[in-house]
Amino acid sequence: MKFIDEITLSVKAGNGGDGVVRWLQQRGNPRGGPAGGNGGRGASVYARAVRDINVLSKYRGNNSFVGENGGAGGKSSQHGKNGENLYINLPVGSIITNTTTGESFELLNDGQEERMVAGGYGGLGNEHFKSSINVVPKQWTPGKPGEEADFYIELALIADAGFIGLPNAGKSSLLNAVTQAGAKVGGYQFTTLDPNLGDFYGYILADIPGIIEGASEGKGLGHKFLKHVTRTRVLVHCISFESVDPVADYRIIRNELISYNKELGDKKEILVLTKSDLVDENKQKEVYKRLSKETKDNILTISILDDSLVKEFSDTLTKLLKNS
Ligand SMILES: Nc1nc2c(ncn2[C@@H]2O[C@H](COP(=O)(O)OP(=O)(O)OP(=O)(O)O)[C@@H](O)[C@H]2O)c(=O)[nH]1
Ligand SMILES: [Mg+2]
Repeated sequence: MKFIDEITLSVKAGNGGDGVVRWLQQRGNPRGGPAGGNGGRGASVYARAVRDINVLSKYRGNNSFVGENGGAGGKSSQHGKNGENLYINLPVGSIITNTTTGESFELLNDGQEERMVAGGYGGLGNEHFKSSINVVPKQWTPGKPGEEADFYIELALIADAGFIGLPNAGKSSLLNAVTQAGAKVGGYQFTTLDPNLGDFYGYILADIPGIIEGASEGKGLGHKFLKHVTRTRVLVHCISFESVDPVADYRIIRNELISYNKELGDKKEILVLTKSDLVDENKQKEVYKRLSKETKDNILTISILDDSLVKEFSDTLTKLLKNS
């Protein structure tokens, strides 16, 4: 499941500082020798990967970045101050293309840093030109300009976890309980027609339309999206306690997954029994026991009305995403 976003940033690195002409100040000898320092290096600008899919929206109104210039050289051979490098936070999954050179790179890992434009080198002070044949050098050179370019950033996200299950199982409600997705929820089948995406501590969760028996052969809506969950790392399989036969529900979905693509059957899965507030404890225990015989995966009980159960789900999902 892909979620595309794009933006263009204009980026300029800092210019190098100029070299200067200075002389050693000695009593009685105002021109004691060349002592003009070199200019400092201009700041380079880097892209830094962060787990935050919303960070691009912050650059909508302000898409221009300029690195600090290097300082000019000083007297007494002092080197100019280097500009402090600038880091632009961009989401993991960004593909970054320099529109001038056509070069592109991708941010794959949290914390990864890549240089976008290099800062200019500082110029040379007159001391640099001192030699036996040039004892009173008046030469100096200006700092080099920092590189400058426009970058086209495209974010192509692949969901980390996919919520699957029969229609009305409570998938969208669960997504809403752990993210700000604000997905539409309804007490009827096929409330969800297009996938909903949620940002879960930087991981992308995707809630897809309900899957029904025969989905792998093209029935219902979920089949269109089975294709996309093949690329997620974790499946969150939702089964409602309201169901007459939760074990049958479980088998229907597992069957559809495996018929569609065998690899889907091997994915890490959390089995979530939803709407536990609607049944008593005995029923919960009975369903849990029967399902434990079907799977070795985690089985959790959830009610979106119970904060501690939502937290338990959230912790389990985080652990699974971190370790896969
Ligand atoms: N009592 C109770 N009702 C719930 C709970 N979770 C979901 N529901 C209700 O179950 C119904 C279906 O919820 P949805 O989240 O829309 O289910 P879905 O699986 O996304 O459904 P589709 O998009 O149609 O596949 C809604 O009326 C929800 O309010 C729960 O924990 N407790
Ligand atoms: Mg839904």
